[in-house]
Amino acid sequence: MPELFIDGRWTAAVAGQTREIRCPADGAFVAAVDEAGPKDAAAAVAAARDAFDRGPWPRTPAAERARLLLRVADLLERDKDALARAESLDTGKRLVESEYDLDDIANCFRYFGNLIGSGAGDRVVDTGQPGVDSRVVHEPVGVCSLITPWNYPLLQTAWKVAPALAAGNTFVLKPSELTPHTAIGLMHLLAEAGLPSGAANLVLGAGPAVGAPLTSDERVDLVSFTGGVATGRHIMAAAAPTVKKIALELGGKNPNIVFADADFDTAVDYALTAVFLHSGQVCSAGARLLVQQELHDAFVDELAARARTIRLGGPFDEHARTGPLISAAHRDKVEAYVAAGLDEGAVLRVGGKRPDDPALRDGYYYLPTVLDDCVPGMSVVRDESFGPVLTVERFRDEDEALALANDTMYGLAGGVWTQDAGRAERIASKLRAGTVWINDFHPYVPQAEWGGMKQSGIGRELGPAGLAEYQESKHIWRNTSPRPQRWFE
Ligand code: TXE
Repeated sequence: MPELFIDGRWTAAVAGQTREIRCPADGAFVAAVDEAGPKDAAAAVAAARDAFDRGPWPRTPAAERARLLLRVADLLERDKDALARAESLDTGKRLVESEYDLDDIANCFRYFGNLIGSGAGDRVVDTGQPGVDSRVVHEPVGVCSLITPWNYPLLQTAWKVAPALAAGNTFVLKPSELTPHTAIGLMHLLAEAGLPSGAANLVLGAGPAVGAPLTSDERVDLVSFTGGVATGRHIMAAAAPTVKKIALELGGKNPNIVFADADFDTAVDYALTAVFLHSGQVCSAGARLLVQQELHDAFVDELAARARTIRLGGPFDEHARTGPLISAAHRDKVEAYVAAGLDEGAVLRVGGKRPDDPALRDGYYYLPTVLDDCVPGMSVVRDESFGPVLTVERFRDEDEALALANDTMYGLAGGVWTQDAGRAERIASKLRAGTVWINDFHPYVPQAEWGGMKQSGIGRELGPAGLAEYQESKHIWRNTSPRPQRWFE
């Protein structure tokens, strides 16, 4: 069966090309999928445009849109095992982590279904003028291009597709060329749930050939993108000539601040998951550890000792605790950052190389790595390496901790560990980041907004603001008893 989904039909790429998908854990062949080009992208946009301008979805009552989203959530749960398996084969991620993601994905559809079903947002405005009926209503933005990356493929897709559909938009989805399978699965479920033809379209393929046209086509009203900051800048520029609405989530270089009064065992434990979860391929990874001077030696000794024991393995290895990087090219990039850090004076405490285990030879593994004695300005501290690489910096007091934490072009997330509630609140209010965790790291819920300050992006996903990204507000003013104004008399 062909894998592009355009105007309600499964179709092959016009140029007849395919791409091989291989599992990053061992290089095993997963499948060959259709590789779209600009013509397929244009056809998908045309279908989405027509479905928006003439099709039923944007005119479907909110209660019915809500019902469809809730139905999709049920179908995701029904197919959880198959989808989790597909996600793990594409990404190399542990199966259990893909299963957690699937739960979150179903919850995301449920959250936006319930939100739109509640009629949230529309409001009557008191103008203070008799005889005027004034209200603000919400309408869909139009045709949305949704472009997603490879680290949490279906989760990041759900954060866009669920609110886009809830608001009544039509869309073209382009997942990462490395991880297409769960996007294909989702299209099947949307069709099964009864979404009208053309409302959801899927093109698969490379960023420049298929993603780029989706960001410049004048028939597209909104682009929502999650990925790297360099691509985000291209997308902003491509969207500018036609002044599209844009929402960008561009990753982070997130500080994890540990004060000497933190609970030692808990803070060490979370510092490990903050950075090494999914081998660091997490936009909110706590990749910059800032430790108070007096705690530094004991903390980093313990951290390095525990990092050394983290077991790597493929999706179905029950003993593994984290998996491979997504590709050989990505591992090369991570290695280059570690080499640059060592050149610039960082001290290697653990890792810093590929594993010796011959069983892991065919996957893109890299050992959990701790670089101590780091300072601001090192490229490994400044840039998002997006791998299992922790940099450690020391601070003396609260002011220095904050200065280091905010010394980044990014502003996605950050964590602080302390038993001093006042200090925790002061840090939370001064950290320039979209999410702050106090004595925790990583959790999120669909009810709360997610997104970045500074160059981590524009706009928010999840929460009421995550729905608002996909809506236009319209003020309707009705004068119920118009009379001549005689302004010019
Ligand atoms: O991302 P890209 P890459 C960061 C991370 C990583 C770096 C590069 O630091 O090392 O980005 O990763 C599509 N027009 N993040 O190269 O290129 C592409 O096909 C339109 C952080 O994999 O940003 C894919 O679907 N689309 C991040 C998507 O953009 C284009 C998650 C993301 O790929 C395009 C992933 C173009 N010109 C990487 N070029 C996070 N925020 O979580 C590419 N694409």
